[in-house]
Amino acid sequence: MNVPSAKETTAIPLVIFNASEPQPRKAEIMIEFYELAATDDKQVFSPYCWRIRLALHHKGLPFKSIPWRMTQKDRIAFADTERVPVLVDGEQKLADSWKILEYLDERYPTPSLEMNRAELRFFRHWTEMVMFPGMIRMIVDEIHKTVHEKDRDYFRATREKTFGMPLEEFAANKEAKLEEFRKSLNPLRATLKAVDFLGGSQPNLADYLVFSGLMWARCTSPMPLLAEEDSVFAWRERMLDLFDGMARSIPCREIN
Ligand SMILES: N[C@@H](CCC(=O)N[C@@H](CS)C(=O)NCC(=O)O)C(=O)O
Repeated sequence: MNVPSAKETTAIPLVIFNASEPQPRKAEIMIEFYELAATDDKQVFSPYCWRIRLALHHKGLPFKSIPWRMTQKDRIAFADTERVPVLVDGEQKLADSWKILEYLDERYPTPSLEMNRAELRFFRHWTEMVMFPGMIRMIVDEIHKTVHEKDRDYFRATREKTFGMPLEEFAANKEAKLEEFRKSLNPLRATLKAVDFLGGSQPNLADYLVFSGLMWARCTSPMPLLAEEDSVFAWRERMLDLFDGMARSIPCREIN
């Protein structure tokens, strides 16, 4: 997992396709989606990839999941990137989760992700700049145990270089950090006491962005991040139930 940076990604280059073309019929679509997986191909755990997985389900788009590991840079070099998510849709080869979301919403407008809504940018940046950093300092040692064994040395070396200390040291004092993390969710908690989803009566991209972060922890760490009586926990249950329990069916390490 990369360390979220406070710098917004630069302007999004226009994706080249003819927007006036009609939305293709679902049977004609064959999207290939490269996502980060643990040893078990089905244990997909990247929060950036989860955004895309949820958006594809939101739009009811069929896709082929291609499990990828961090040390397989050559397999995604065709998309001019070293990171996932990568999405291939016919001639289109796309990297970067936000660009992929924008592409999907332009190419397959119905149902919309409403990418033009400014507050979604807030949720993107809040997850990347507040939520992910609050989580990684509790779970990075467990992520190390979760990644495919051929990724373990790479993961340790790159993350220890970033954090400037051993993973176990970076992830120490989990209990104190957990309390702080739970407090950081207060605005989310207060909101979810009043509504079923951040999108209102139905989930929208704001829900997917936040939930993707929680799936990262759920899939990689045994530590329960949320207390069962928490309104955020109840919302997460509703999210786990979406799309016929798609997220619930993903192998996870969380013990509840
Ligand atoms: N800004 C990128 C971040 C993608 C990213 O950091 N992906 C991680 C997985 S969560 C990755 O591929 N890491 C590979 C590595 O660290 O070498 C996006 O939004 O797609």
